[in-house]
Amino acid sequence: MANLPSGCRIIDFSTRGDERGSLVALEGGAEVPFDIRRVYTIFGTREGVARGFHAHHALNQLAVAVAGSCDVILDDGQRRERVRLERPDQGLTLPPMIWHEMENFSPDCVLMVLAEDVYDEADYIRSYDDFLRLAEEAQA
Ligand code: T46
Repeated sequence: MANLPSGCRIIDFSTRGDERGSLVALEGGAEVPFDIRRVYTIFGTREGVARGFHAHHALNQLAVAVAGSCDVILDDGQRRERVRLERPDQGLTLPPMIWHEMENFSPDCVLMVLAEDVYDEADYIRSYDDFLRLAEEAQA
């Protein structure tokens, strides 16, 4: 796995399997490193579509491809890394101040995102120039 930008990491979840199949349980404060206040899913993404193109000021999130696959590009203002999500037993943390883009969605991709807080448009940084300026200020 590539050396991910600061604060981003892949978490491997335990799978409880038996002769019936597999089960993954995600609890806030345990497998998920924050309390969960919101869950949303991205699915039915059209071919060639890319999403995201923002960072969050304060929000912590965890993304899991519960079906299919997609790529997530992570950018901390200095480095960009691409991560492929393709396993329901693996999550990618999306901490604050990481510019992220999602692309290469398979037609069957269901990307589930667990979020630490409710939806708040004011927490989004949707201009890459603003993001770079804020990231630079935070590192100064
Ligand atoms: C993120 C990446 C991984 C809501 O009303 N409530 C919600 O909880 C969310 C997530 C979105 N929305 C509305 C806002 C927009 O009108 O749904 C519409 C699509 O959202 P957006 O264009 O922000 O979707 P993405 O895929 O670019 O980004 C989403 C999340 O918004 C974002 O927080 O980190 O997935």
